[in-house]
Amino acid sequence: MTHEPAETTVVTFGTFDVFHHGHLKLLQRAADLGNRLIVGVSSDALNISKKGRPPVYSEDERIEIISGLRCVSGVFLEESLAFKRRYLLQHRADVLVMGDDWSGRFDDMGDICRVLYLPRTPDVSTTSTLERIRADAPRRVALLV
Ligand code: C2G
Repeated sequence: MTHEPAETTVVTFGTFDVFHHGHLKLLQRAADLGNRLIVGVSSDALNISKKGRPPVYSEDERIEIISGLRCVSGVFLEESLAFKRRYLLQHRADVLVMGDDWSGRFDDMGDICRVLYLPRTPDVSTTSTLERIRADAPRRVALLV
């Protein structure tokens, strides 16, 4: 009797606004844990409710960016944190991966898949990137004229 090798589906979630190398490394490490990586991209409305402001890039733009990555097999829109279980079942997740800023938050999904929290890449975030752009704006504007 022959056995097909088991396929492992990894699912992760995030906003991925102003995409940076911390996001990329998280996605690459998540993809390395299985055969296919499916990414739930947070909707604009979810972001406004979570962070009180809209993302810089719209959900359509962020979905386009994440879909274009070699390590990503599929993308869907994450409309609520409360639907996590539904999304994991829908996409047949074997593993849920989150950055460790979410440590412990989704342990209750452990009855349907493995739950892993990967260490965040230090010293980079969407906020720090926006702050860098703002701090450097006068010099950059001067270079344009
Ligand atoms: N990340 C990372 N290193 C960084 C910054 C981010 O590993 N320096 C990871 C985060 O831990 C997260 C992913 O990249 O796993 C996406 O980060 P965000 O866009 O900040 O995600 P967030 O807004 O926390 O949305 O269902 C949960 C949410 O959708 C997660």
